[in-house]
Amino acid sequence: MNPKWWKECVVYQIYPISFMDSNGDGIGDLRGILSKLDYLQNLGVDVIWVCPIYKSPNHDNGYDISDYCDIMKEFGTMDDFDLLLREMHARGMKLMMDLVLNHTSHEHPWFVESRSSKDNPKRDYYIWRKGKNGGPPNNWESYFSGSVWEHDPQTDEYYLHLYSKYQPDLNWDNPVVIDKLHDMVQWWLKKGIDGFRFDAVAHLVKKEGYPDADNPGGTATVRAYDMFSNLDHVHTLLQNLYDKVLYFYDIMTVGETSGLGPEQALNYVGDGRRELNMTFQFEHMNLDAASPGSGRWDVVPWSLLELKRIITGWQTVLHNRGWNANYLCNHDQPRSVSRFGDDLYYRVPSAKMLATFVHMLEGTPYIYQGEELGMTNVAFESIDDYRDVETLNYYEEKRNQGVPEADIMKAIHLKSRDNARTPMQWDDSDQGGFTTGTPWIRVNANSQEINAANALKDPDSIFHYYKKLIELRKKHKVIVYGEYALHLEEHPEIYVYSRTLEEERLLVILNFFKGEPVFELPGEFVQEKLELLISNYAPVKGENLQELKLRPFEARVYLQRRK
Ligand code: TEU
Ligand code: CA
Repeated sequence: MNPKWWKECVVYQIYPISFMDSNGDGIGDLRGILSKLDYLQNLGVDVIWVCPIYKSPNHDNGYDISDYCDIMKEFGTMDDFDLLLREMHARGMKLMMDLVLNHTSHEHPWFVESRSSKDNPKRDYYIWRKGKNGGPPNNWESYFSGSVWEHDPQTDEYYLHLYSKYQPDLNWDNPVVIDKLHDMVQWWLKKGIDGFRFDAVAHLVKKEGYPDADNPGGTATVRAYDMFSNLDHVHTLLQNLYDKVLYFYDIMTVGETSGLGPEQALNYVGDGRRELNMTFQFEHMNLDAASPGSGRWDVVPWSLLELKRIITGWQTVLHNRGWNANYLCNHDQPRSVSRFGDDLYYRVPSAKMLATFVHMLEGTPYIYQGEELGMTNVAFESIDDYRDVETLNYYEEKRNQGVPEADIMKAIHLKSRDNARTPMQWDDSDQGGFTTGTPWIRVNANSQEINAANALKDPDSIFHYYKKLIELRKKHKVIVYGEYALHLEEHPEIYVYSRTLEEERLLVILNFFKGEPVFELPGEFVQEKLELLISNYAPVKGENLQELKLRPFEARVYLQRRK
C-alpha cells in the first residue's frame, strides 16, 4: 500500500484575502491566519494550503506575482510569514504554498524589462510574437475572455496570456527562465515549507508554432485548450524540476491540471514518474457545464450517474498506481453545498453527506475554508459588488454581446468564483467577525446564522462532523488505503461504495437528494457484522438494514470486519 504522510493527512485550503483580517483594513492577512491556528488545530487538519501570498498588484488576488521572494504588503511581512511557519510547525501542522509557475504579474521586473525593447536580454522570458493580418498571432481564447494575445504598442508586438492581460505567460522554452524558477522553488524549500500546489501547471507548454485552432463558427477567438494543456513536454519540465529540486525534500505536491482523465493523470502522478504526488482533476467540476472551460457559465443540471462514473474512473485507475486529490470546492468554484447539496432546508445534512463522500474516498481530502461551516453561495444583486476578474470580464463580454442583464447575473450567481471568496464567517457580529473595518468584498448576508462561533457551540454542527471524519481517518487505515468498489451502479439517487483493506471493509451509503429511496444491502455485506462509524442522522432502533428507507441526504459509513 506504499504508505506516505501526504496520503494520510487532510488538507485545509485558505484563501488569505478572505480568511481573517488582523488590522481592520478589510483584507485578510498572515497575522489573521496566525490567530486562527487554534481553530484549525481543533478541526484536526494537518496540512494548510495557503493560496498565493507573494508580492502582487492583486489583479487576480495574488495569482499575479510581481516578486516570488517577497510577501504581498497587504498580507504582512516576511517576518510574519516566518512566524506563521514556526507556529504551524510547533502545532504539528504543515504548510503547502501555492506557486504560480505559468505566468507572472505584468509588474514583475522581468516583464517590465521584457516589454521595454525587442533586444532586451529578458525579451525571451515571455512569449512575444508579431501580429498576423492586422490582428493577434492566432485565434486562441483566454480563460478570462478575449484573445490570449495583448498588443503592446511599445514594440508593436503581442505577448501571450492564458489568463488576464495582467498575467503574461512565462517562456518555459527558455533555459534561463527555468533555472531562475528552480532556484526560487529551492529558496522556499530551504525555508522549510512542506509542499506546493502548482497553479495551472498543465499549461506550461504551448503547441509549437502557435497554430490557429479550428474555428468552424468563424468567431474572433476560440477555446483551444488542447493547444496548451497537458502537452508531452510538460512532463519533461516537471521531471527536471523533480530531479533537480523537489527530490531532495520530504514534501507533498499537487498540480492543478484541467482537461484530463485518470489514465492521462497517471503521466503526472504515476508511481515512478518522478513528477507530482497528485493532481486536481476537473471532470466532476464540469458536470454542470454545457461544455468544459469557459462553457462552465452555461449551467446544466448535473447527474449522479455521471458523478459516479467519473469518480469511479479516478478511484479505480489510480488505485495502487498513483494518488487522488479529492475536493468539491475551492476558490475558483461555487460553494459545494449550494451546488451539490441543498443550501436551504437541508443545508446541514447535505453538507455532512457531501463531506462523508469526499472523506471516505481513496485519496487526500481537501477542505476549502468555510466548507466545514456549510457556507453557501452568495447572490449580490449588482455587478458592482463583485470583485473577481473572471466574473467582471464575463459580465462585460456578455453585455457587449447584448445579453440581458438578468441572464448574466443568473449565471454569475450560480458560477462566479466570488461565491467562494466572500469572507469567512467567524461569528454573528458585523462583517461576520472577519474584519473591524470594511471588507474588500461584502460578507454573505447569512453570517448571523452560519458562522464558526455557532458551529463550535453545537455538537451536531457540520464543523463537529468534519472533526469526526478527520478523527476516523487517523484511526482506520482502511479509510486511507482501502480499495474502492462501486455498488448499485445504476441507482439514480443513492451513491454506495465500499473500501476494502485486508480484513476490513467500509460501506459508504449516500443519499444525494431529498427523496427517501429504499436502500437494499448488497449481498456480500452481513447486517450483524456492520458497525456504524458515522452518520448525519440519529440511528433508528431495531432497523432492518436489509431494506431501509434513507432520510433526505442521509449518509452512513459502516465498518465490517471479516474475521
Ligand atoms: O486556475 C486555473 C484554472 O484552471 C482556471 O482557469 C479555472 O478553470 C477557472 O478559474 C475556473 O473559473 C488557477 C487559479 O486557481 C485561479 O484562481 C487563477 O485565477 C488562475 O490559475 C490563474 O493563475
Ligand atoms: Ca488586514
